[in-house]
Amino acid sequence: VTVALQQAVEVIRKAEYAIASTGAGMSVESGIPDFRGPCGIWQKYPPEEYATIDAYRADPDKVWKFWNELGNELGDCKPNPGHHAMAELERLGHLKAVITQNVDHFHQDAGNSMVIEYHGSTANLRCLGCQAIIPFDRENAAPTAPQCQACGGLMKPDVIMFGEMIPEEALGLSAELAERCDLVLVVGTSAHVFPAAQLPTFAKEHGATIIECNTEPTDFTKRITDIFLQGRSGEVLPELVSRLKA
Ligand code: CNA
Repeated sequence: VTVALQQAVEVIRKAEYAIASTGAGMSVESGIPDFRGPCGIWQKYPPEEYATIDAYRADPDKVWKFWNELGNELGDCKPNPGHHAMAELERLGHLKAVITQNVDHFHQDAGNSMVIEYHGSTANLRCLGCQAIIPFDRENAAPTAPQCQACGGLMKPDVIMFGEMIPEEALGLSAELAERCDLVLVVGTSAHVFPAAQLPTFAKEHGATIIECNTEPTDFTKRITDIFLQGRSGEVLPELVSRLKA
């Protein structure tokens, strides 16, 4: 890892337009379980029952309760040293944007200014009728799925469930960034969820170098990764930043 870290430092120094693509692994050290790991949320709450738009429409109150509880758990957690290192990379001028699959808002909380939330955010609610997006007032959250004040439609957490489209703006902007960048820092994602998993491959096809940080090898590692930093993002990223500053 030490050699790989030093290589990564050199590549980051030379890069002119670096972006990051992050997933649930980034927030595991904040106390939020990932979805597919051994203690992942899906082990307990099968996605077909709790994370598809059809499941939400079929039994909104049941699925609302799950997301509400997840949201409350998120509310007790905060960004970890990995998120702070990511913000530091931006401040140092080494990172232009973060494209995240996470819905926890931690990259923004840590100080990154350009964050694309590919899968939406638990910070907002969206109306399935008129598509209005409003901030979610967690303190006063209803125990059952709320209705839109404007049109009476069913509201849902503004996270992208299976069966829903990725927001067009996030899709377009991410594709643009992936095409333009010369380096992608891929952190804590299993490379299983599409279309998010296509971004690093797309960037690679357009000439970008791929640095990957994960506790385990993924589908990316052999296929597109140039430098693999095996370890926890909350340890590896701060180490990377301190070497960059040295
Ligand atoms: P995933 O499929 O759960 O994969 C997580 C990846 O992170 C795995 O490859 C792990 O090996 C790796 N990992 C675990 N711990 C660490 C660590 N400390 N450091 C580095 N890597 C680690 O998650 P993806 O993001 O790939 O899947 C996409 C889903 C999960 C998205 O829709 C997310 O919205 C969703 N999700 C988000 C959160 C969150 O917002 N914090 C939490 C759980 C799931």
